[in-house]
Amino acid sequence: MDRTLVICKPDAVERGLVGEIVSRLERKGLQLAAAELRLIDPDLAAEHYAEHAGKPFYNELVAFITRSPALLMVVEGPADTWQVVRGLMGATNPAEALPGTIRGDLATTVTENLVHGSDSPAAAEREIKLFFPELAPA
Ligand code: 3AN
Repeated sequence: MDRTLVICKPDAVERGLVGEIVSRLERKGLQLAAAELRLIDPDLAAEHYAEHAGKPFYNELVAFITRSPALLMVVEGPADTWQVVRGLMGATNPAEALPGTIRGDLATTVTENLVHGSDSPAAAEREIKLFFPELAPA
C-alpha cells in the first residue's frame, strides 16, 4: 500500500468538518492507517513549513496551524495516494478550487483552507516521519 500524510487543520476541527473530510477520503477508497488529534507545537510547525520560512504569509501560517488541535492522519491507498488526496483537496487557493473538491466546496481563504496533503512521494515520506516517527516505513 502507498501512504501519504493528511492534516485536517485547526479550522476543520473548529468547524466540525473532520467527519466530512475523512468521509470523502474513505468514500474515494482510501483508508486510515493512523490518526491522532494533536496540538502541533511551533517547533514542529516550523519544520513542517520550512519551505515557506521568510515568506510574507509564514507567521500567519504557523500561528494558524498551532492555534488549536489538528487531526493528523496517515492515509493509504493502492498507488499514488498523495496525488489522489491532492485531487480531492482542490487547489491551495479556495477561490480557484473546483466545486466537488474539499476546498472548492467548504473553504474560502488560502490560509484557513481546511486540509494539508503531502505534495510528492518524497514529501509524504518526510512528513509521515515528522508527525508519526513511531510508524515503520510502509
Ligand atoms: P498546500 O497546502 O496546497 O500544499 P502549500 O504547501 O503551497 O499549499 O502551502 C502551505 C500552506 O501555506 C497553504 N495551505 C496555505 O495555508 C498557506 N499559503 C500558501 N500560499 C499562500 C499565500 N500566497 N498566502 C497565504 N497563505 C498561503
